[in-house]
Amino acid sequence: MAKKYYQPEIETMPVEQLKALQSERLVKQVKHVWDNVPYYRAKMEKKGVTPDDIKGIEDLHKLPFVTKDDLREAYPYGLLAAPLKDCVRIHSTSGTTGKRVVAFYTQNDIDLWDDCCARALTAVGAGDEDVVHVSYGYGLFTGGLGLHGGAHKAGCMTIPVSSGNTDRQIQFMTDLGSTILCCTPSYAAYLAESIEERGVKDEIKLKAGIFGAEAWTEEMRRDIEAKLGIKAYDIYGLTELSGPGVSFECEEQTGMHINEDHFIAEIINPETGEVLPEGEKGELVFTSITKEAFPLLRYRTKDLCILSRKPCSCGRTHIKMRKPMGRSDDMLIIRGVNVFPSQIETVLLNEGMTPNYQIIVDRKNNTDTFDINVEMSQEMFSDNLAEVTAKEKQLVASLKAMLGIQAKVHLVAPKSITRSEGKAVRVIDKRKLYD
Ligand code: DLL
Repeated sequence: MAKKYYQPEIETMPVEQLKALQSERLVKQVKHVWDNVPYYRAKMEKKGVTPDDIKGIEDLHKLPFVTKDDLREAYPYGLLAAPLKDCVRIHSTSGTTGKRVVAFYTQNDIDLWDDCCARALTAVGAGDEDVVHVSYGYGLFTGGLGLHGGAHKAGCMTIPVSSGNTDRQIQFMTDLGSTILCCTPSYAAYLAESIEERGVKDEIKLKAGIFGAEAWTEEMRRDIEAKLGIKAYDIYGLTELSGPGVSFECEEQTGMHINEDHFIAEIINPETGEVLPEGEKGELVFTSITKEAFPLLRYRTKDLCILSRKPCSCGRTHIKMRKPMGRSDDMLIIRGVNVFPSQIETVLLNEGMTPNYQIIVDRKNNTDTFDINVEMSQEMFSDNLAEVTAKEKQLVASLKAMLGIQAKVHLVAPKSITRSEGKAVRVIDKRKLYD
């Protein structure tokens, strides 16, 4: 009998009981932070809050927010809540938007993180008969080692192939019969394209993929599912909170269950900090409640999202978050209009284009310029020029209808846009050079 790693006693716990568990853990986590992290204690004192004020989740709003700036200010050891001798690992963000953030883990932190990732794998059907192909990068990035630990815990055969070397990826996939693929959605799209080109689709045994670490649309999901012949599931997380597995999708594919026995989620108005009711869109804020080395209270993620506690057909009771539509700092303001790259992806894929595109924003004569390079498929590339020009016009019109502003669309030759092996670089905003 195939074995699966599933924790129904936690994952389907009645909501009232779950909230009582969160309250109990929150009280302990706040005390842990107060006792061990002077930086936090100072922040709480400044807001006039002590651990005695936090009796349960109803008091969460009394705590101050923590932001990435706090993490940078306290770099590297300022938020460490456990003795260094008890820590066994660090991970770190890429630091593309400033100084790196380093997160610390005790062995217990790693065990709980592995649990979260094992739950994610189990939710997509993984068990001890599966071969999990981990193409997320290993190293400081959390994707590789996170899913790796989860796959071990779920009893799966794990291929720690890491990112890059697409030929080798496909070779292992066919030779070893990988059944579950873990990587970024943009790399999954690239792998799908490469498998098609090599004509080896029939030799691939994949049945599911766990894709995350960057925003991706429902259209992208459908594209990957069709090209690889699999079910594509979303997974979310961030280094500061452990890594992947903060939330994950079940077979319903309608949002990601947050591992609420480890994290409390709130949605706030990003401008005022006011907590918004369930169902409203705003910034996701997380509080860890079981961490030893690097606990975070009310951490502002900048990810824009909606929460829903609508009952799920899978039986899990943990609250779901919608696909984040991007980070508030991913949002482009072009000629005064708010534009999310995910909106552009939706239009392009609905129009039958490839998922290979790049957005270039610049400023000329004090006006923003807005160009989108989109790769043609091989068939389209062989079409006559008139057809290509007509398609460009059609894309400009559809984008205008979605965004409210005019973009210049350039259909470019197949393979002319660099593929990504990790998180895709979709936007080049040259205006930043002048600011
Ligand atoms: O990206 C952790 C991860 C690895 C998640 C593998 C899923 C799979 P960071 O590099 O710290 O950690 O980046 C965290 O990536 O705040 C979001 O903006 C974005 N992100 C992560 N997952 C998703 C997702 C990892 N499923 C930041 N959808 C987060 C949209 C995501 N955005």
